[in-house]
Amino acid sequence: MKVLFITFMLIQSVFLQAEDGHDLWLRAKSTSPLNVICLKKSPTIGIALQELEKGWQGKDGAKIVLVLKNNKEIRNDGFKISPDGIQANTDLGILYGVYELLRCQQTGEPVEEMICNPSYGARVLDHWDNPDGSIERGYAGRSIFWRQGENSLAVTQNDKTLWKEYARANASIGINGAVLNNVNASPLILSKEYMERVKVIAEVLRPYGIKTYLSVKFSSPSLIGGLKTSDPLSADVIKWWKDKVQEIYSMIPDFGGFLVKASSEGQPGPQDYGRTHADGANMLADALKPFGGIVMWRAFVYSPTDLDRAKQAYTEFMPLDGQFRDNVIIQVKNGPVDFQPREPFSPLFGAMKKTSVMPEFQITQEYLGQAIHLVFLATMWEECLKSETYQEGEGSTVAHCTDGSIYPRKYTAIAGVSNIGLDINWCGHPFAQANWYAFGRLAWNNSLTSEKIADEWIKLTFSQVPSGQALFTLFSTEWTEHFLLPVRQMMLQSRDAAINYMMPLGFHHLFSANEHYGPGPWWAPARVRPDWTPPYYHKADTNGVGFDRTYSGSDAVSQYHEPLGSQFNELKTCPDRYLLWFHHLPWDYKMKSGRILWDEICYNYETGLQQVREFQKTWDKVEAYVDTARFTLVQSKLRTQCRDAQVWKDACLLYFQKFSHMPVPYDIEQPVYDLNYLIENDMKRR
Ligand code: GCV
Repeated sequence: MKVLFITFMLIQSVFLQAEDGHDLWLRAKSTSPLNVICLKKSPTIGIALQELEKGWQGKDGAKIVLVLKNNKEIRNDGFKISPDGIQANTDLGILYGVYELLRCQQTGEPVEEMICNPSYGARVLDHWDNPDGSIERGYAGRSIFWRQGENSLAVTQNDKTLWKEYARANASIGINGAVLNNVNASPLILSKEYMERVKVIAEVLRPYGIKTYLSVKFSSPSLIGGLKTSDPLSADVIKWWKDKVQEIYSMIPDFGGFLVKASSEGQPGPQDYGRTHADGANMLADALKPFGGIVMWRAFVYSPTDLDRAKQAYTEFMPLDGQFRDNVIIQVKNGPVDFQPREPFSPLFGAMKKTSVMPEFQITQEYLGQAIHLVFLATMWEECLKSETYQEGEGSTVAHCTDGSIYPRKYTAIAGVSNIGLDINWCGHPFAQANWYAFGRLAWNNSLTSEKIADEWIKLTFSQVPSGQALFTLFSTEWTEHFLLPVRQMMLQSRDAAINYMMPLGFHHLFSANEHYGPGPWWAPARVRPDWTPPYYHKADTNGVGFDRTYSGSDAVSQYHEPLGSQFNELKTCPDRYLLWFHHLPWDYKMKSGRILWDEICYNYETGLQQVREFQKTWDKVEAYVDTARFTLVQSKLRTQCRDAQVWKDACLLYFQKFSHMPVPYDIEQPVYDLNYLIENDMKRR
């Protein structure tokens, strides 16, 4: 292994400057000139050169050679780093190699000679942005792509600057696709006026290797095409889509394809015409095929039937395995319900053996404290990617079942629902930037650990531009011990903490109403369908609590490959973290810890609250290492998170106590709120 010139940052000392967070993890400024040799010229190579100049932290006057060369070991836009520079098959590979080299320099890591290939072909951000500029489940301001009002479609220089910054941030972490609009799609997006804007966005994103995709409404042919039907088998409909696709490619030659939410949560779909998901997806895939486009068809489907919601996607999609074109990828949320703080992985992963399947993660924290709670999601995605499906024996993890290594596929992909908006720091919470970063890094390399990702992100985000009087030395033992390690620890524990104070032991969907922020285990208005209310999921009564998904219950366990199905089914082997997901148990059920279930629930909520209090202390202690603007913002958000954790704990314990009729163990803090007060206040907000 050869090692390049990396120790430079180790000796830099810093002066803290106020920061608004807009520069994300791309804050390093070059401290020395270098000599780059590259024979190729293109917009993408031009960016690579600029980035080297802007961010170089290596030796003064070092020589770096960028070479485009056909190397069979390098796949797609992968690259090889060596002491001589970067080698790749594509311009984009060179750019990715440059970002990797700079990341190593800026985080003080040695650059080892190695080949880096991406885990997935398409690494896509899904924006749930509406044409009026609002964002479904967006918590960081309005859309960067769309806005309301007169001249809303006129492109300004500010728009272009922002889109370019956005593209750069994505490219720096390997993201290569963006779906520009909400999956609950407006048909308007395919109109001439909107397409003109899409074309300009695509032009700005292109040099950074970001392909543009659109979410489409399945009934577009009837809604904007003047047809009587949107039946996927109708000749007129087929022609309409073919013409539309041709028009799109005439404007955007490298257009990525469509994302479709069909026959789901009220969205139209092929089933409205007595057709299947395969009929619908294949019709669009055929239109896109001549241009190399793909269809990402979502498996997020469920309806208010008697069938357990957690079983519905599998039940509907498994019979269709083998019927999809090779440019259709079924997009599956990490868990079988809906981005809950913790779910077992969706049983569709690995089960659809003849179909491309892509994971969909949610970066925006719809169910995890939105832009207020500090929750680092890499641990959740790592847990999902590394879950054993056993579909092809040991080692058939979700990651390997989806990245083409077990089932070779023409197209592989992964998507993350974006958390960005017009807020100056893009994500609302400074630490929410880490989730955008983590998604990109895992999409590029699905075997990275959360620890490594957190480490990188902290170093890139909180190292300071050196100037003026030295306060401390970056990456010194002092900085590492007093800043990096405690902050990293906090990030790594943060998702577990959120699970503990919101929904421990397999609880899920305990949210009040549709805003999915605060607790509402009681929330079940008659007008709302049962599978949108918490009692459907917790099933608390005087006999016990939890959703019985065992063989004798809803039988969801049978959707998992053996030995997993029986492991989840048996109380002895079902992990505590999924206990109430799969089992309905008496309040005095004896846990592995020796405690009864009710006590265990209480201790978990208490632990979550105490963890957030510890986070506050951790953050207060690192004040000297962070600029005031970001320090105080995080501090105030942690304060709110702590109050919320208290509300979660009290609401859930006091509500469930009405059924358990047991005391909260006396050695933990008793609730400070009154249940009626919490319910009344919750109702007032509805
Ligand atoms: C875009 C959940 C969210 C919806 C979202 C939906 C989906 O139900 O609450 O806002 O709609 O998932 O993923 O399609």
